[in-house]
Amino acid sequence: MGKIIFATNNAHKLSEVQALLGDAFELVTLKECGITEDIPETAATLEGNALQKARYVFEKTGADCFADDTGLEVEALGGEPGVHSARYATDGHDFAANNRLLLKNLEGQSNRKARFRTVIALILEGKEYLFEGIVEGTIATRESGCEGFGYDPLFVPSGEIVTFAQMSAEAKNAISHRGRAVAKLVNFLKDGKL
Ligand code: ITT
Repeated sequence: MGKIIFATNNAHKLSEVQALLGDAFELVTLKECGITEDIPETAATLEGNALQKARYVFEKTGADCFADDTGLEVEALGGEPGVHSARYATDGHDFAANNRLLLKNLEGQSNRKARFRTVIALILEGKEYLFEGIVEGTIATRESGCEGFGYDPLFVPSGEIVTFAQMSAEAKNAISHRGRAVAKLVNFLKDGKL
């Protein structure tokens, strides 16, 4: 079984990705490699932030690692919150405040199209690779469900009538932005590269 560091401090993401990887790869957490500080995410794009996080861990450990950065891109808001998704309403990761602000900014708006986009940056034997996953959908007019995290209670994926927060973890993972990006990562890793 290959070992690989997942550079995240988000416990929800860790369990989603571990479930997606199955037992093909063993995820090593930041804590397990002694990285307890917040990793800077100061780039202007998801790609930049994912690479910044992966490079930070690679420079500290020299080990194979990957990081993801995800943004919710809302059409009527010109792609916002996008790269600012974690700190949309406040400086912290306040999911409830972010969701309230999103609903307020879309008040009276009939175009509710949005998409989640995940970029994974992998550093394998010192070489960098990027993988992208996208899920299209719409922003509901109120929150529903309590599964998942972040904007899940407001996001209705295309072809569904419920939000991500009303779906089981397996159902979300099967169609989600992160699920799709991780599937590409896994295919690449399983291709005899790790
Ligand atoms: P790390 O940087 O430590 O990995 P993070 O919480 O900062 O964790 P991201 O920058 O990738 O994660 O994500 C930005 C925000 O986007 C996150 O705080 C959530 O509000 C939202 N988000 C990410 N993935 C999501 C998902 O699958 N469902 C709902 N919201 C999500």
